[in-house]
Amino acid sequence: MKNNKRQQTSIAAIKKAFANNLYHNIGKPALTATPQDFYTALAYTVRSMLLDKYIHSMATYLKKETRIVAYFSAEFLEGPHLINNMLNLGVIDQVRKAMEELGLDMNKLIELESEPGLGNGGLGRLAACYLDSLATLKIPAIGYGLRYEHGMFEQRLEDGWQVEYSDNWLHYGNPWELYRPERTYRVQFGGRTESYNDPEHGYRVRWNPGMVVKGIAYDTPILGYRVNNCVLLRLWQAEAAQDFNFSDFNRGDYYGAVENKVVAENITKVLYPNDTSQAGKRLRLEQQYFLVSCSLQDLIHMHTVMKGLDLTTHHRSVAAQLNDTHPSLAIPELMRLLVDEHLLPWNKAWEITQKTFSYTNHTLLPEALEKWPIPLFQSLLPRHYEIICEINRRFLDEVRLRFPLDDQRIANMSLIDETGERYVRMAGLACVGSSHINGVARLHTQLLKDQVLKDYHCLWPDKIINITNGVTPRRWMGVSNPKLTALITEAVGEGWLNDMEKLSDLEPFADDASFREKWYQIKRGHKEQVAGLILEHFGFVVDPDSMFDVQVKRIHEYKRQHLNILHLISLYWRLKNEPDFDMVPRTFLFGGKAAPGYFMAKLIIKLITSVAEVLNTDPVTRDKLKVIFRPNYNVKIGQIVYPMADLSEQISLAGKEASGTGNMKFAMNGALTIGTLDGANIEIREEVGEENFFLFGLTAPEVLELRQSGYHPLDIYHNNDQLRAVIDLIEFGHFSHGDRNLFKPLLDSLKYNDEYMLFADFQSYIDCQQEVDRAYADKEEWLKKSIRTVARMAEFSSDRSIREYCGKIWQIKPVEVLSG
Ligand code: 26Q
Repeated sequence: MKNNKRQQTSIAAIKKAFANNLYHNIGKPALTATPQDFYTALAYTVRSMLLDKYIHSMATYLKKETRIVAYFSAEFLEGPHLINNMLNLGVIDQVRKAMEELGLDMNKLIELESEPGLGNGGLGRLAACYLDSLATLKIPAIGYGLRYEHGMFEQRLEDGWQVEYSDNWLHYGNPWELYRPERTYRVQFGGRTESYNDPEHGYRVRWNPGMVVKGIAYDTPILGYRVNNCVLLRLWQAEAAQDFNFSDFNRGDYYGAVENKVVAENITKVLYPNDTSQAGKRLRLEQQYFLVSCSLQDLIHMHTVMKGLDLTTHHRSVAAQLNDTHPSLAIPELMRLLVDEHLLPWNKAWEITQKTFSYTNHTLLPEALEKWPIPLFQSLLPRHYEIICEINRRFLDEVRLRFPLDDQRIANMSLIDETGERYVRMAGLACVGSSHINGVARLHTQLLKDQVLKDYHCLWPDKIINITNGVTPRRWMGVSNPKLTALITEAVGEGWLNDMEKLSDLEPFADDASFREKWYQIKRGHKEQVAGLILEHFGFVVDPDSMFDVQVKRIHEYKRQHLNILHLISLYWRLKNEPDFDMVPRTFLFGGKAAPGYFMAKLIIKLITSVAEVLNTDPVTRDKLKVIFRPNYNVKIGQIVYPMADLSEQISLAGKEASGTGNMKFAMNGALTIGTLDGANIEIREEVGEENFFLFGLTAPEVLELRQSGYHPLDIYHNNDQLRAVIDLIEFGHFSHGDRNLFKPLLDSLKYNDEYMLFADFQSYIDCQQEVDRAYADKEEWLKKSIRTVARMAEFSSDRSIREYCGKIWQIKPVEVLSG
């Protein structure tokens, strides 16, 4: 294998492989190749270097005794593969030189990769970070997801409003995936069930579906960092079981003949761009079922056919993790496959099922808890409805035994919501069918135990555990910030990118003035580069010496981008009205998408862009304040943004953000955080030290208390001059060309309801920002804080998270992959 030409990583070998790929795979000589062709040729060249590792990994993972993680997720937000694979292979320098010698700029080619944006935000990106860590830690794993033809929409601004355009990430083809038509499964929908008597197995049910769709596998190898291990990302694409109907065709009904094909292929057409409230749409339920049915059939095929094992030991082959409730239909689907298709007894099947699954919860927001109207559910999945009813009957018997005569508890815990219109409750289903339930940060897990899943916690006190999220330092430091990575390596030596504890050796360098200067220059370089991009795209100058104050994440009221805006308007107001007021110049940067149907979030974007328009051109303030909304925030842009940030805004109302992961990415790149005691902020602050974290706002218990005792935002408005000045400025049309109606819905919701308590946290936030201002003015002290922050981020590597999943839930140990 070592002599395999494709794997050679010398500059000469890379050049040769590149030329070969261009000619033989793309079919062009260099003379007529487009930049995109060059990118694709390079992608094939790098892919060749990892395929051998991939093939050996798969062979190793399919050994009889190997247990494998199956990560079920409706979203995998991978971001670009090329640069990440080069980093993990350790070939960036050679590739750069090889391209140089061919007269090509590697960085320009890297930029041409279109973003595989198959996720909304945190949850999808977490799945991608976890695959990276699974591979790096040598844990056998498959990520199961959907190959959406159109991923997350492209966001553009028109007149300051968000407008959505469809994403077409597959337009130029996808060199990273391997088409696997031999991995095809049939998925059924609709129709009816009928019972029959099996002479050997007794009462059984048969499902006669109304429609059948095929699921076809597309495999993407995910290579670990400097190891031979790859994990597999297997995404399913829906296709019609039959391309067209001949009898319709022969009757001359040409549209009818292809209708089935259109309906079937719609299933993986597009990613739903909502990350909170669920719409209850039939197509979304079809997607969820399609994902789990293909994946489970695939796992059963591997266990029984490829490994030749008995189904009753299926749970020893697989530890399946449910990434939120989106794939929780896996529970009734595995029951159906075991009981109806493989004729196992119910009790045995239930034991296998419970031992197979675990469930990660990612939200506390009540509107995000999935539930499906029974008529819809039953018409699409009649057999699964029956199975859920049977699971529920047995489960509620267990509850009754423990808590006799407690009807309220029974009603709360039932998998069927019968308080009004009837629904299937997916979180309940996921809890009942899993061996473990986990939250994603300490506070979040505590709130699950105390509130959302209180009754389940009461019944099974050991079932809910915490595993705080993490992010991969390979992508979020190594790929996105190579200069900082090199400087850290200079200081602490090699090997810290997959052993973040080594970063603690960085701490003493905080006291080294020449090291601080280098640290500063790297940040400054990123800021200059971004200032250049802003000049190019927006046409105005920002000062790279100003403080870069950044909030990038999905736009949502609970994340409170508008609190950030209230602060910056207060600065504007003071600059205009207080002759003695002075401040460090700041550049405010925002990025994030609003769910297309979420009016208030879209209005927040309009507010940001409207404020920007006024501030950036006001001669009195424009040297001190700049505001930019960067459209179409995604993984690629994240990689540019985290390294240039000075200040990271993590300002959700306490108790609302399950964890947050952007908070970790900023801190790993040396930004300091201003934040509330919410999600993982709490743990980040504990790790980096309170002196290196700007804390403000109510705590989660204080939020609860205030709500119970009666919260009156209007009183705060009347009693706080600064807040009133800011709100009135918006209200009187200062940022809307005199239009007093534009922002009225937003202002009214704050004044008369303020669900997310911006007014309650306003003064505390303003005061804290003043502290930030003072701290930033002391450059050397700020740099010390920045260095110490990075040195203390080991806890937030996804490697730590994955080790915890392995130890606490999956019971899986690393497996060496030889050769490669
Ligand atoms: C559900 C049903 C129908 C349509 C869409 C959805 C849907 C899709 C995506 C619901 C939620 C999501 C995504 C949620 C998400 O990203 N949650 C975030 O997860 C991160 C990783 O754990 C946390 O850090 C964030 O705090 C949490 O908001």
